[in-house]
Amino acid sequence: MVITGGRLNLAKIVDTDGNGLPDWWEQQYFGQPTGTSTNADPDQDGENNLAEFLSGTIPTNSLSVLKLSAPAITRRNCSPLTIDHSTPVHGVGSEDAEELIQGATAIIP
Ligand SMILES: [Ca+2]
Ligand SMILES: [Ca+2]
Repeated sequence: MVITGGRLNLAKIVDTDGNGLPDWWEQQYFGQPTGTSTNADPDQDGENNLAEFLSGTIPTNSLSVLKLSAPAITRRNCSPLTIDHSTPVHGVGSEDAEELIQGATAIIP
């Protein structure tokens, strides 16, 4: 759900074809509001369109991809999980994922 200026923005949640990708997102990146394959990976960055939408990355730019990494954990090395987001966060997916991870590891209050 997306709320803008205290109002529910229904345009952000309309998904006419029910594929999990909102019409505005399909229109913005593929020039049509419906018919985008959720499993396709047009920029070949290893993330399909649904993953790109959920992470807030650009599905047509291979440099825009959400990467999660964690160093090897040993008894003497318990470094926290780090997030490398190659593009500015936009949309709801990445913010939610980062918040979840940050909250789960208590890195950032
Ligand atoms: Ca859709
Ligand atoms: Ca991408």
